[in-house]
Amino acid sequence: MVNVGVIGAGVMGSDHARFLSSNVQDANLAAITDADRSRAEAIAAKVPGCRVLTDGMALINDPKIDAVLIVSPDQTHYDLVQACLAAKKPVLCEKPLAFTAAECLRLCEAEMKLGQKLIQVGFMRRFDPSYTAMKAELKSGKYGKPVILHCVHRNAEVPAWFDAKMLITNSAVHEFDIARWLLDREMLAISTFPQAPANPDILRNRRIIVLEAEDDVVVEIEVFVAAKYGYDVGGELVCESGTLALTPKAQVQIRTQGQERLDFSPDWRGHFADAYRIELQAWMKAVQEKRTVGASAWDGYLATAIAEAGVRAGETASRVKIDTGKRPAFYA
Ligand code: ISE
Repeated sequence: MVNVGVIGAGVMGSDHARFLSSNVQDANLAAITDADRSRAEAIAAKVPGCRVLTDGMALINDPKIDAVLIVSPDQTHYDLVQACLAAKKPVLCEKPLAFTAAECLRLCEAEMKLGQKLIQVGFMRRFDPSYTAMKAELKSGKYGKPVILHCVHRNAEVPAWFDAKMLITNSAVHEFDIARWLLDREMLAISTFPQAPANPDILRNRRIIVLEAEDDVVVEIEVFVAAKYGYDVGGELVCESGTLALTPKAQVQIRTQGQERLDFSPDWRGHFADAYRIELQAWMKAVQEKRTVGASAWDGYLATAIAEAGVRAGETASRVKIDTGKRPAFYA
């Protein structure tokens, strides 16, 4: 059994805690903490033996905790991941790894200095059965090389505090990571549209993003976070001799009164429930085998670097080159 401590008991934190305590083998939800103690207590009350600790640092340094899951607000990630490295504990940190690319790079440097890979970034789509099937088909070589990737990312709605920058750093960032992972190519430049909207307010809820990748592969992303009808993620990979597309992932398909209907999940938690569960299971196995799986700290750095370039592209209405850096041998 791996004794896992969860930092953050918000909506995502409670989902992870539920998975860990019921659906993931070899995991023991041993402790939880949250800035709002009552939220952590509510979760711990349902899990025998789960302790409520005062804060993230206390949890990381608790000798009875073997591995740490960070699901707290984005701006807390950097310090908490650094503390996990200092305590030499495996950590699965929800995206983003840190708020800025510079901070992500410092975490990579700290991990390299330690000489041991401990960081996994929570890009759960890498474990989603549809994306993994798509990648397996691509790798079979039967359809030739990838040429264009179309992505659709729609949220039913977003909170009032969700701004134009978050559209890229919080939502589109998943597409940046999945594009790198699917295509096995780095993204070299980014542009966002519309570049000079008549009403700047629309940038809060919609954007077309174009990424230019290695080997002239183009990635085109629609992000629309006021789709109303539900949460919807699409992807179609055009290859030299065929296309690979994700099928619509509805909760249920209904035929009635001469019509067929797909019922969509209201948000990503339903849509990617399998991906989260499989991700946590893979993490547990990796922790037991003292290795990492999924997105590395370097992948977390590049996702944030692309997002930063995307924000700049939006602000300057221009095509911005992405500094992909040189992948250290440690992350090969
Ligand atoms: C949210 O924070 C997520 O991480 C979801 O996966 C993403 O689809 C959504 O757009 C974000 O707001």
